[in-house]
Amino acid sequence: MEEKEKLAEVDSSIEVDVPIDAKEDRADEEYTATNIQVLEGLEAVRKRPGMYIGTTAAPGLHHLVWEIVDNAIDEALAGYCDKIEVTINKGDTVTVSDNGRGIPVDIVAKSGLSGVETVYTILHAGGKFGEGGGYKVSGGLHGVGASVVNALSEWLEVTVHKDGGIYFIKFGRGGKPLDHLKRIGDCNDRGTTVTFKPDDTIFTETTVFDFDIICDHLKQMAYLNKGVKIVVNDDRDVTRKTETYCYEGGINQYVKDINANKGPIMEEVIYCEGRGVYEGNAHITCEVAMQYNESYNPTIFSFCNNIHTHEGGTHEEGFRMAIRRVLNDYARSHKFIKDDQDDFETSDLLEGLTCIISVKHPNPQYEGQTKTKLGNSEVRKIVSQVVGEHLKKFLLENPKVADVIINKLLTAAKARIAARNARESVRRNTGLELTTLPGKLADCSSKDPSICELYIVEGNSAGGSAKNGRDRNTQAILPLRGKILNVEKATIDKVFANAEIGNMITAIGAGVDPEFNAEKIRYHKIVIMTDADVDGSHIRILLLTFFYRYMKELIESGYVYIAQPPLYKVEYHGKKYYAYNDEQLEVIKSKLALKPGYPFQRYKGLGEMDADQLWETTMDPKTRKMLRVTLSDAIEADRVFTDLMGDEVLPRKDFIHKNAKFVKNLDI
Ligand code: TSJ
Repeated sequence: MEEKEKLAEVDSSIEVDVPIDAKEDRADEEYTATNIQVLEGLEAVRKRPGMYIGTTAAPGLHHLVWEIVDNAIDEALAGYCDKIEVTINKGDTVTVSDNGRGIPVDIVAKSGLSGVETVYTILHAGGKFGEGGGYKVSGGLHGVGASVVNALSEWLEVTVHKDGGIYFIKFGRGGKPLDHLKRIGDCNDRGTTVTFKPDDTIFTETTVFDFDIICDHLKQMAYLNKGVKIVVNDDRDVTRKTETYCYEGGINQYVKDINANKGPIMEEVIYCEGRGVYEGNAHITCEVAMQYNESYNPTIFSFCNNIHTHEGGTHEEGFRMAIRRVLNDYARSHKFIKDDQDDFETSDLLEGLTCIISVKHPNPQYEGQTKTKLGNSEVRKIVSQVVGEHLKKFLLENPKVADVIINKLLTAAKARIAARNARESVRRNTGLELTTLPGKLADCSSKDPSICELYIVEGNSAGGSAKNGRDRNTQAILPLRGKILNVEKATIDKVFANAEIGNMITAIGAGVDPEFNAEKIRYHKIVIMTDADVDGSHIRILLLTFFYRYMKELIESGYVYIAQPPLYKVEYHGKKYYAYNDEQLEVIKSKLALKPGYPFQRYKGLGEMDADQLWETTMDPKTRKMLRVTLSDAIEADRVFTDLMGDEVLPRKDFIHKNAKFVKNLDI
C-alpha cells in the first residue's frame, strides 16, 4: 500500500503530456479478464520453445524463474506485496511465493475457468486481469507469462491463500491440469506459492539451476523495486544457502554500491523521478540515479519494466540529451567554459559516470538485434525533461558538488583533445592506413583471417618456444614483455602511447573503438597464453580489460580465447601424461596405479616447456583445450573488471570464481 502512495507523489513535480501517434499496438489491450482470447494452445510453446524463452539451454531454464517472479513483482508494484521468496529445492524444482493478494480464484467470464487456471493455461493471459487492480509493467521475458512456464514444466503446482481459503491446483507435463482448482483448507493469511519442475525433455542441455545467477538477477530486481524484500534459498545441499535483498534506497543504493569500488567523487547520488501521460490515461514513469566516480569509463544500465535494455534506446537518448544540455548550460553560465571554447562532448560527460535509468511503460516496444533496445519515441522527451529539471535544480542547490563535477568534465575534455592527437598517430600506424607490423610479431604466412590465430604470449622465453613450436601457416606469435598497462586506471592518451598495446593494435589490424573495423581483423582467434600463476592471471585480466574497453567487438564476436596449458606432467614407462587440473592428475595417478610419492612435474610457467611440448599440449588444434571468452552480461563483466582493477584490494580474492563466469568452456 505504501508503495502506491509513493508512486502517486511522483506526479506533483513533472507531468509531461505526450501525444501518442502509434495505434498499431492496441491489440494488447484486448486481453483482459473479461476478454480473454485463446491465442494458441500450450502445445505451440512446446513445439517451439525458443520463440518464447529464447533458448532451451541454461539461460532459458533460468528465464522460467524470472517469468514467475515477475508476476510477484507486479503484485509488489501494485502495492499489495512486500516479500518474495525463491527457493531452489532438492531435485532442482523451484518454489516462488509472495505475500500478495493471491491470484484470483473466481471464474473468469471469458475462459470459463478460475483465474488461476486462466493464468496458467491460456497464453498471454498473465496478470492482465483485475481491472484497476494493478499496473502490470514487468511483463516477464517479453511478456510471455506464467502459462509458458507451465507448458515447459514436467509439473507445476499453485497454492493460493485468499479470502480465508487455501486453494490448490496441479498441472502435469506440458501444463495439462490434473484436476480443477480445489479449496483444500482454511487460512488467515494471503499470498501465492508456485512450485515447478522444468521438463527435462525440453531442457535437454541442463536442468540444474545456478544459485549465483538467480541471486544476481534477483538482487537487481530488488534494487529496481525499492522496498521489496527478496529472499533466495538453495536447499539442494545439506547446508541451506540463503541471501536476502531489500533496498529502501532502490536505484540510489544501486548506484552507491556500484561506485563503492570505483571511488565516488561526490557524496550525493543525484536522483530524478517523474512521469508522463501515455494515451490520455496511462502513465510512463521514469527514475534515474547518477553519481560520478574517479574512473574514466561510463557505467550506464538502463531498464524498461525491469528488463535490462542492453542495447539502450530512447530512455538513454533522453538521458544523454538532458545531461548535455544542462551541464553545458551550467558550465557556460558559471564561466567554466569560456565564450571562445567548445561545449563538452557527450563522451566527456559520461567519463566516470555511474547511472541507472529505469522506466516503466504500459506498452513497451523493443527493437534491435536482441530485442533489448527501447523504441518508444515518446520516452525520449519524458526522460530528457525529468532528468533535465532535477539535474538543473541539483546543481543550483549544491554549488560545491557542481564544482567538483564540472572540473572533472574539464579534465575529461582536455584528455579527449590530447587523446585525439595520440589517436591520430596510432591510426597512422595501424590497419586503417599503411601497416607496419611490429618487429616482435612472428606473423603467420596465411592471410585468411578465418583460419589465422594470434597467440599473445607472456614473456620472451615462452614466446621463443611458441615461435618454434607453432604451425607457421596459421599461427602468429606476439610475445609481451612484463605487465601491460592497466587501461582502467590510465587516461586514453597514455593507453595509446603504451608500446605493448600499440603492438597488439597493429598486429590485430582493426584499430580501436569507436573506429574499430571488424572487417580488418587479421586473426579470428586471439589466444591469450599466460602462466598458470597469479602474475599470469593478472596479465590475462589486463588483456581482457583492454579488449573489453577498446575492441569490444572482438569479445562479442567470440574471437578471444584463453589457452589452457597443462599444470602437470607425469612420465611413466617412457610415455608422457599431461594433466590440466588437480582432478586429472589424480585420475592419471590412479589409472597408472602409481605408488604414493611417484614423481611428477608441476609446471610453474610456460617457459618450462620446450617447443614440442608447448605445441603438443597447448597449441595443436587437434588436441588443445581453449576457453572462449564471452561477455554475456555487461553488468557481470563490469563488476569483474572493476573489482579486479580498482583500488580496492579485497574483491580480488574472488577473482578466479568471478573470472570463470564470463569464460565458457569450449573444447577445440
Ligand atoms: F502468475 C504466477 F502464477 F506466476 C504468479 C502470480 C506467481 C507468483 C509467485 C505470484 C503471482 C501473483 C499474482 N501474486 N499476486 C498476484 N496477484 C494477482 O494475480 C491479482 C490479485 C488480485 C487482483 C484483484 O484485482 O483483486 C488482481 C490480480 C492481478
